[in-house]
Amino acid sequence: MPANLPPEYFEVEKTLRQARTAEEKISIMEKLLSIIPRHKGTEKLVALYRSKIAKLKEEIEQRPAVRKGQLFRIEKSGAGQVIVIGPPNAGKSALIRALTGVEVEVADFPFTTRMAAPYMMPFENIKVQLIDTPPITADFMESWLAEMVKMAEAVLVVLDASSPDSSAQLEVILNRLKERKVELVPGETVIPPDRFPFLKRTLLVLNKSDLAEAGTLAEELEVFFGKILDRISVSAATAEGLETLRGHIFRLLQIVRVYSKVPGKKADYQSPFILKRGSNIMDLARQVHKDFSEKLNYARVWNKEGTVNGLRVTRDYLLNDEDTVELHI
Ligand SMILES: Nc1nc2c(ncn2[C@@H]2O[C@H](COP(=O)(O)OP(=O)(O)OP(=O)(O)O)[C@@H](O)[C@H]2O)c(=O)[nH]1
Ligand SMILES: [Mg+2]
Repeated sequence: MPANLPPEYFEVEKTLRQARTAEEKISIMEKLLSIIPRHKGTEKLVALYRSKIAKLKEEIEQRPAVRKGQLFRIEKSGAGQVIVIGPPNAGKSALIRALTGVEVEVADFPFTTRMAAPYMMPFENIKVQLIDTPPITADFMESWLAEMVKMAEAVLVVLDASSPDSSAQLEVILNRLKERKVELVPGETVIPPDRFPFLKRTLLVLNKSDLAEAGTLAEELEVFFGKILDRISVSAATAEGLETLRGHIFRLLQIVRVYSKVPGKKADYQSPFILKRGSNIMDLARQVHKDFSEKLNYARVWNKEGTVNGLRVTRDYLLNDEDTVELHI
C-alpha cells in the first residue's frame, strides 16, 4: 500500500541529513511523525521513527556525566545581560540579528544555534548584551542553559506566533526551568537579592507577527496562562515592534542612567553611569571615584524633565533615569 506522504514530509526529511546531534535528530523525527498521515501504508515508517527516537534518547541518557555537567558562562558587557531563549525556529537568532545588525546565523530548520553567543544591542546612548542560545524542547535543554539564565539580568522568551505549538512549547520551557529552580516573572517584579528559587524578570516576544496565522497566539496564551508574563508582538522580518521592544528590554533591566558632571562644565551624555533602579547619590559616588565616596559633602541634581534644576541634595537622594549629578566634596 502506498504511503502517500505530503510534500512537507520530504522538505523536513531533507533536514534530517544535516542533523548532527541526537537532540536535533529527535526533534526532526518528531516533526516528521506529526506530518506522516496515519494509515496502513505508513505503519512501518511510523514504527521505524519511533524506534530510532527511542534509541537516540537512550544514547543521550548514557552520555558521560562530564558533558552533562559542563560549565558555561559568558562575560558580562554593557549595561546588562539579557538571555534570549525559546523553542526551535521561533526566530531567536533572527530577532537578535534585527536588533543588533550582526549577521547571526538564521535558518529554516531546528537547532540552527548550538552554542550560546553574546551580541550587543544599541539602545539610545547605551548597549545591552543579548545572548543567543540553542533551543529548548520537551526532549532537550542544554545542561548549562538554566545556569546561564540564573546569571542573566533578564530573559526574553521568543515564540513563533504563527505556530500552533507555541503555548505548549512555552509550558515546556517554564517547566524545564522550574525543575532547575528558575522561575520566570513579569518585568516589574522587584526581586529580593537572596531570593530562592531564582526569579527572573521576563518578557514574552511573540515573533513573526507578519504572518497571517500570527493573530491568535496572544489570546491563546491568555486562556492557558492568564496574565503570568508581559508580552509584545514583533516581526524580526519586517522590523515591526522592534523599537518598542528595545524600550521594553531597557526597562526589564531596571537600571537608571546617570550623567556625572564637573561644576561649571557640561556632562558627557554619551557615557552614563549605570546603576540599579533604587540607587542613591552615595551609590553613584562609589562608582565615580573612591574620593567622592569617602568625602562626599553634597550633590546637585538636574532631571531630564527640567523640573529639578540644580537642586542641592543629600547622600540618600534617589536617582532617576537620565539625572545629571554634580558631586561636591
Ligand atoms: N515570516 C517570518 N519569518 C521569520 C521571522 N523571524 C524568523 N523567521 C524565520 O524563521 C526561521 C527560524 O529563524 P531562526 O532565527 O533561525 O530561529 P531560532 O529560534 O534561532 O532557531 P534555532 O536556532 O534552531 O533554535 C528562519 O527561516 C527565519 O527566516 C519573522 O519575524 N517573520
Ligand atoms: Mg538560532
